[in-house]
Amino acid sequence: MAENQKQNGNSKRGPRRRPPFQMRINTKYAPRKVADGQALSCITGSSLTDEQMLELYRYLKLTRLVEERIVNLYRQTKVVGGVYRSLGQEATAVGSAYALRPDDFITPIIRDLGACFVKGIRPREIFAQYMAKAWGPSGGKDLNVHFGYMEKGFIGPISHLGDMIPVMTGILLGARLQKKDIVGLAYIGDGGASTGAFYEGMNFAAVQKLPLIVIAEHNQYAYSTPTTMQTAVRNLAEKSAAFGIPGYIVDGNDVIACYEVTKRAIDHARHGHGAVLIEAKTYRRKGHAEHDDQRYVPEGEIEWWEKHNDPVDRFETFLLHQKVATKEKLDEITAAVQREIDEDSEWAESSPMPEAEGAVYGVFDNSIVPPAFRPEVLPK
Ligand SMILES: Cc1ncc(C[n+]2csc(CCOP(=O)(O)OP(=O)(O)O)c2C)c(N)n1
Ligand SMILES: [Mg+2]
Repeated sequence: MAENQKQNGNSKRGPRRRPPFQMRINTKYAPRKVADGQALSCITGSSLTDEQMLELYRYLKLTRLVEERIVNLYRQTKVVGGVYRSLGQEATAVGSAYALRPDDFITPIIRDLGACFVKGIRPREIFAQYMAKAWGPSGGKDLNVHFGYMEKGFIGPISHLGDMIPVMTGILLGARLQKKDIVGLAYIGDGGASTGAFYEGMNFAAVQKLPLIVIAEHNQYAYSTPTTMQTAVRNLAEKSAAFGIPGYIVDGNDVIACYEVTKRAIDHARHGHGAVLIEAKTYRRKGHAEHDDQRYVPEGEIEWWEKHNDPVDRFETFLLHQKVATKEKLDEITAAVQREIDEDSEWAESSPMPEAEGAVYGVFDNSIVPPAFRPEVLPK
């Protein structure tokens, strides 16, 4: 009997169980608590140079101030479509995209304007896109946030929920077949991380060991639904266990931590070790879009984040305390950003609306599929 028990792996204390699955989630860059009366800063010991840090600062300010200008244009009814802000979570997009190589790919979602700037989009192109002008990236043909720029390595979102994860997975599979060593960075919201497409895409990327890095922006709401009402996990990084890939938790309002964790993930992915899921803990200070009055948000919550955990304030505190820059230098950068925005929004406002004929171009390959309106609007 005793022998039998031994053979079956049983002991006197009952059957020996396999140890529970150990989830390995790296929390090295996890959010820190706000200490009484002490302003939050950013992590120290970064590999970034002072010059690069000031560039990051410029991107943060550019994102915030371009969005403010877009709201301004929206209130003047010059914007076609909705306006979706990344207020309070700019550091996630900027810090993560900054770790990429120019030939790497991204798929941004509505809170990732900062990543588009890092990839080389200019404010004038964004203003033109929001006003549906001919000189915007989609030539006025698609909704303001649904635009791409293949030459600059970014894929326009077809949906803001999970669908871009399998799309990026496919791109990376294609790149592997072409023997390119690029990585793909896909952004997803907490709501989007509960969709079927997210799971299918992640699973396929994981099993194929594709160099996919997914940044799950845990900004605590999906439209009006708090995260706790649409997923049972406390940390979105825990979902990495479903795919057998590493998961990281990062302070999404610390631009340096976002850069460092993404850089690590990129090294891992580019060296053939496969996909990585990074959860960025952050907070959406504006509604889903400008039309959303946020009446579902508990009183005082937004104000708390604004006062204690603003990514731009935190980075300013860091730059000043670490003596990377003086207040005058930061003001100089902000003034230059403001000048660029004034110039670019003027350029976009005075640019033309698209010609009606343009609607039939850039949709299908017109050399193969003749435009439906050819006889009427196009020269024969
Ligand atoms: C299939 C589908 N359903 C609904 C929408 C509308 N929609 C766009 S974003 C969004 C909420 C997304 O929330 P989350 O993923 O948390 O991202 P966040 O907006 O917070 O960045 C919804 C419902 C959509 N784009 N596609
Ligand atoms: Mg969300």
